[in-house]
Amino acid sequence: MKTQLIEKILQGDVRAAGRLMRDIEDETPDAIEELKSIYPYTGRAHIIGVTGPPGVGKSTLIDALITSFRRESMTVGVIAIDPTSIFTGGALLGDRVRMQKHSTDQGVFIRSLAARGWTGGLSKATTSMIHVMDAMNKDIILVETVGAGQAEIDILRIADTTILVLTPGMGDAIQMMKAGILEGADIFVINKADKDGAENLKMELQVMLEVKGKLRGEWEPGIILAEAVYGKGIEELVREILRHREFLTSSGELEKRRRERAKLELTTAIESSLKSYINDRIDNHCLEKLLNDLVQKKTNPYSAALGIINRSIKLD
Ligand SMILES: Nc1nc2c(ncn2[C@@H]2O[C@H](COP(=O)(O)OP(=O)(O)OP(=O)(O)O)[C@@H](O)[C@H]2O)c(=O)[nH]1
Ligand SMILES: [Mg+2]
Repeated sequence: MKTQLIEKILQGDVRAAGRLMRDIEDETPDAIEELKSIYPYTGRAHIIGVTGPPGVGKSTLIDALITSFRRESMTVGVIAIDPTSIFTGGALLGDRVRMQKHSTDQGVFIRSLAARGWTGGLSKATTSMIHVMDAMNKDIILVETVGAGQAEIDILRIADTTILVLTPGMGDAIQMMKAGILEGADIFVINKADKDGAENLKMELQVMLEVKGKLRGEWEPGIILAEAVYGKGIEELVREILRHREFLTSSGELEKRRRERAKLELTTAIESSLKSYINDRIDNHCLEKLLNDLVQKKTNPYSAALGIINRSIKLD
């Protein structure tokens, strides 16, 4: 059943979408019901992941991309995921200020998501946020993640097109990056090309991609030099994004990626449903006894867990 809130979200209402996003962040039971209702209206937007080490200019690049997409009359959603705010508390504000010139544009919707404390992992929360923006009928959804740790690998599974942003002088850093992101990225941007060493980095990347066979595969990732802060290289990047989108559709790769994503969402949903199902049925008395047995080594956590699961299922 479509509630009033869902109707409003489908019409692109910013306040309604904001409310659902808050419910998602707070992981309220309502959020699940509402996500169920909007699911049929998702799957239309092109999802672009923008990742890379801290400070390379991801937000500045996204800001410039918004301007370009809007010029083509495309509507844009932005989700800035911010693991660094745990330490600084200020990065979110920085992004907001940077993208503020779009804040009065009805065709642009920007939201930040703090990456801390998510029981279902980053991908679950991000995917839910993407669904909301998708249902709002945004043509393009840009997701900014700082390329550090697991989040940068997760983005590959969430996005249709992943852009890895680097800056000159990063040759050594590349050697240390997780192999997955270099292999998985669809487009490389060398931002801050106004600084020395951009061409060098481009050559290093080319060699690396050749070694990995990426330049002989079906999709050859472009390497684009950009100066986001001066708007340089942005048109080329937009063309490359659209070229990738065309490739995804014509090669059948889009279908494949979306199936993989559906699988990821399904397994995540199974895990969290099972977890709350079991938690709801755990008998405290029984739990105390099991804990005693564990401490006294009369049983082990693996057998005890299976016992709890079996007992919960038999109860129904
Ligand atoms: N010289 C130069 N500076 C740039 C360029 N693009 C962005 N910057 C500057 O780099 C700094 C960081 O830019 P951001 O867009 O915040 O970078 P970010 O990757 O989003 O940073 P985090 O979200 O903190 O990881 C800012 O001071 C920008 O003005 C560029 O092309 N050339
Ligand atoms: Mg940023």
